[in-house]
Amino acid sequence: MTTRSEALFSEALQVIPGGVNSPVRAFRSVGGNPVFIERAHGSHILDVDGNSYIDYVGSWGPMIVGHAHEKVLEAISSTAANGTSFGAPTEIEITLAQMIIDAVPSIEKVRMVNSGTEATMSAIRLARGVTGRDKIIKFNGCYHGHCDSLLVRAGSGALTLGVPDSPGIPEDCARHTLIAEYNDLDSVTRHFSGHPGGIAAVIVEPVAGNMGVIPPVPGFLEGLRSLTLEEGSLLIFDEVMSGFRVALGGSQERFGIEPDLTTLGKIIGGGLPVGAYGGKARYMDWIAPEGAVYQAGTLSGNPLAVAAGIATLEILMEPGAYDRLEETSRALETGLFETGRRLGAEMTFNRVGSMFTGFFTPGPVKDFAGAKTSDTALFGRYFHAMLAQGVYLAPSQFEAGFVSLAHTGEDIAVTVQAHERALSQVL
Ligand code: KE4
Repeated sequence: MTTRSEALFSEALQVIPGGVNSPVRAFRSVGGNPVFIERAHGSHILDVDGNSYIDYVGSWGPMIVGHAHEKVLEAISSTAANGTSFGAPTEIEITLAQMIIDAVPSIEKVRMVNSGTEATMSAIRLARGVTGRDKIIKFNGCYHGHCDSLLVRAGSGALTLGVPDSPGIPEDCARHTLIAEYNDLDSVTRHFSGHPGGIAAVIVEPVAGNMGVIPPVPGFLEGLRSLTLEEGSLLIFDEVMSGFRVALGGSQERFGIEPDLTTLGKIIGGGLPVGAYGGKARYMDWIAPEGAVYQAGTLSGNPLAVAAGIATLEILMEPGAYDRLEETSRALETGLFETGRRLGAEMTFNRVGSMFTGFFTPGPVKDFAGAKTSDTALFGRYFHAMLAQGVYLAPSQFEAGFVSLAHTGEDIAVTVQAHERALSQVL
């Protein structure tokens, strides 16, 4: 029963485009109308009709320690008691910067911003400023937020909405963005051959999460690293999703590859609006006011998001945190995979740490084309069958699911049982 959600959605449609403040929330690719959330705690969310769900969206990644964690709430409320924003430097911004620098191998200096989009937009500008070059390479199916240079054949919402790029982006801008294929180094080499000395940067999700989860094949990230070094281009790891997710130091720790610039978001704000970009000091010192590459933000490094981020990272830095995430995530994958195989479901599971996607395709899924072979209509029916049983998955085949420290063995067992019933209904 979702009576109140239905009523609220009708109201929302009158005043907000599509009734939502971000497209993927509208359930467009799975059909039906979104449920409105009233509150959340730990691994569960509660909708306005009183329905409880085990949550695998986690606000699209930030809620890795679970919803409404007491330490995060305490950090926010005690900080807010002293004021919410000053537009002036504060001590805790140094604390968070140092935590990020200590955790992420390639970062020597970091600038806080207010979203992942701002982080990637700024990193691209920095790379263009440092190299004096205009062109960038991104990958089909990867999503880096909605700045003009990067909303070109994006993944995530744009992929879900079937709009590979967007009206409103000048051709003069889009033409500087070259599209390569994920896990295909030859497609990158061809762009470098076609634009010698013209490519400022390669930006990549080192673990793709916006066409569903797709891990880098062995040699892919290493190849990007050596190609960009040879060509004098910067390598940007967009770790907005994978940062502090697949390891404390993100993909670059997990796979041992150091980019020139890294973008972050989501987890480092503990659920409040945040983004960051960082890298070697020789690059970051090009950023105003130290250098000439301009970037600014009224609420950048605001006390509440910084306090929530510090509290979240402190929990993640506790011994065994990532071992527990891996253990829970592996149990989920095993349960879902074995149940699917027993019922004859043609599914492919991709997982890196506590981010995962179950694709409704025999697979393997190693790139955008592979992801697109998924049966999205079947996924839509499966999504709703799971929702009806109290399991809240990402409302799109082309998104990642997330396990948190708050997910329990009981949650996994309930999810696997729901998975079995859902498959029995939809296959
Ligand atoms: P934001 O501007 O949404 O904070 O971050 C953009 C972004 C950048 N880079 C990566 C790798 C990302 O995954 C994202 C945003 N992720 C999506 C989920 N696939 C956000 C959800 C949404 O758009 O509502």
